[in-house]
Amino acid sequence: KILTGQFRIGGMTCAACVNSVEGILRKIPGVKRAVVALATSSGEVDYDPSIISKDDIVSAVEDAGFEAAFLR
Ligand code: 9UX
Repeated sequence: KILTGQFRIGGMTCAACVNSVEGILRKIPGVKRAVVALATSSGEVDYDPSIISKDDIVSAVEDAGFEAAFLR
């Protein structure tokens, strides 16, 4: 089963950041789809919770120097 999660993301200041964060997310095993929006400082991922948790997704993004927090 695939879940969709929305998150806020901080620390993105240019379009290259968006590509960077999307690249990070798409490389995480268990993440099936990732889109990030600079204008709204937000993003969305489809992920398999049997492979990856929200906490692990947040950790991967924060390891790259950004801040991330799922909405719920
Ligand atoms: Mo843009 Mo983002 O120059 O980490 S790539 S600020």
